[in-house]
Formats: sequence, structure tokens, C-alpha cells
Amino acid sequence: MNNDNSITAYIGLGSNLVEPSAQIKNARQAINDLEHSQELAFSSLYSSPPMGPQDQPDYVNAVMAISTKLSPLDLLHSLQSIENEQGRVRERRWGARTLDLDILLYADEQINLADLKVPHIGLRERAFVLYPLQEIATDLTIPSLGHINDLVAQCPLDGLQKL
Ligand code: ROI
Repeated sequence: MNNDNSITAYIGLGSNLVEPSAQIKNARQAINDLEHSQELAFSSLYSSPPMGPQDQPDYVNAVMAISTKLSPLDLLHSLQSIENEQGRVRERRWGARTLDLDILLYADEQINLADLKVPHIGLRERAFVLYPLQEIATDLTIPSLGHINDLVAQCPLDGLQKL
């Protein structure tokens, strides 16, 4: 447990444009540079075929655990700034992107705001989130979804590969 008023949050990172592995590496650094936040763990990098439209490059994905004192919305806005700084252009829905940063979990909170749903919607179906998450959080129980091992057991790899 954290011994101050910081909480543990998990962030999903994804990129499939403009040197995806470098995008992920830069985002990791930028997240570490956020005030009141620091890295606790970082998964391996994984490659995965696109979920959604298939006429786009494969993705590089990873999951990061941080300790943070930022509120959920402050964290969301900080992550959006990093996406924008790394040149993210919002194209079509579910299209290619230089950088996608999603709050997967925020402590054990369930958040249902217009701009922020936590646990992240689609967690259960996304091998590129569940497998890296399990790698760094082997005994995690996710609010309303259950134990990470059970979620992984029910989620096919869908072409996910450790890089
Ligand atoms: N597909 C994969 N494999 N990885 C992603 O990070 C990812 N992100 C998305 C959509 C377009 C849903 N597909 C993805 O936002």
C-alpha cells in the first residue's frame, strides 16, 4: 500500500505510427515527469494486430503502473497533453494513432463520467491490455471484472506477441 495520499493507477499505452516503440518510450518518460507521479512498474512491449479497421499498421502496446497524487481527471488531462505533445492527430474512430494513453485502473475506483470510464471499457476483450497488465500485476482484482488471471484465461491472444 501507499503510505501517503497517493494511489496506484494503471495506464495503457499504444501506438502504431511514426516509430511506435519510440513513441511508447517517450511517453513513459513524459509520464514519469508528471508532477506527483512516479513509475512503479512497466511491462514488456508487445506487438498486436489492430483491433478495429484492419488497413492500419500493427500496434505496439504496453502497460505502466504509477503511483500518483493526481485526481482521475487531472491524470486524464495530463495524459491527453502528452498525447497532443507527441503529435497525436485524431483521425477516424478506431484509426491509426501516434500515441494513445488510457487510464485502465485508478486505485479500486469505479468512475463513470462522460469523459472517463474506469475500469477502462473494453478491458475484458483486449489481449493487448490484459496480458501486459498481468505481467506487472500478477495478483490484481479488478472492480466488477474479477481476477486478472481469470480475465486472461478467457481472452484469446489475438496475435499478441512479446517484442
Ligand atoms: N488495436 C491494438 N492492437 N492496440 C491498440 O492499442 C488499439 N487501440 C485502439 C484501437 C483502434 C481500438 N485498436 C487497437 O484504440
